[in-house]
Amino acid sequence: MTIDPASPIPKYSQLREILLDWIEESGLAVDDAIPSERELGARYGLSRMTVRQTIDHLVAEGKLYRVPGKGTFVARPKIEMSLRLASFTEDMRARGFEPGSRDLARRIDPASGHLARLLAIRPGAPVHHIERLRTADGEPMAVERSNIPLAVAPGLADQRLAGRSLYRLLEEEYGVLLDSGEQTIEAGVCDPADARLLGLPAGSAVLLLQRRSFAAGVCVEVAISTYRADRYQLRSTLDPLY
Ligand code: 16G
Repeated sequence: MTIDPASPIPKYSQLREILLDWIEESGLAVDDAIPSERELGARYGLSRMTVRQTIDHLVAEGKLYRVPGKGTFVARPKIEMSLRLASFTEDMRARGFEPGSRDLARRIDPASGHLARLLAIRPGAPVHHIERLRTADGEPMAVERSNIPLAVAPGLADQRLAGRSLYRLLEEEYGVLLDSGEQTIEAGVCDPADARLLGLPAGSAVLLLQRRSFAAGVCVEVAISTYRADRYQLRSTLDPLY
């Protein structure tokens, strides 16, 4: 493919399509280098500025990444976020990653009015607050903050959680089998503390998730999670509107 100077499509967009096609067809693998901006400019008769604009877009989309002084490389495809009531552990295992988890904080807090409403408990009732850094093959993926009423899992504070599945533990120790949930997902900017934990530059884009999970109609968990937007994307099937 070549750049068509007569096309109404801006040249940087034409180059984007050419590069994406070329990456797919040339069999370039993740972490392989793409030609330098100078080479691409010469190959397609484009200014360095236009080539840079295209590469900037592809980097922002997460298709390429740059290493200063080394070049530009093919990025890993993003993980498709599960839209099912899956535990992190199950979800990662199903994708062939080794799930991991590091405890960041564990407390029993009195429920604020807001949290009490979400959990459908009385304000001030004790709630386990569990903050964990979730990893896949050792790489930080998300910070998860789970809130579980004490009444649901009384001895949970004494249970070791590192490297274990919270959902599995709820099932095995407390007979709590999650059977439904609801979730919101929105774009956000990572706060500095979470950015450090996730190994992201300050101010990076993230996906903010709020999940309520239920067992037999009772709300068992309100989880507020920060997922890396450079590693996750959403995919859903679309049904007709009517
Ligand atoms: C998921 C849930 C989280 C839950 C965790 C349990 C989201 C946003 N979060 O990651 O609410 O606490 O699974 O995972 O989906 P675990 O059983 O591996 O500990």
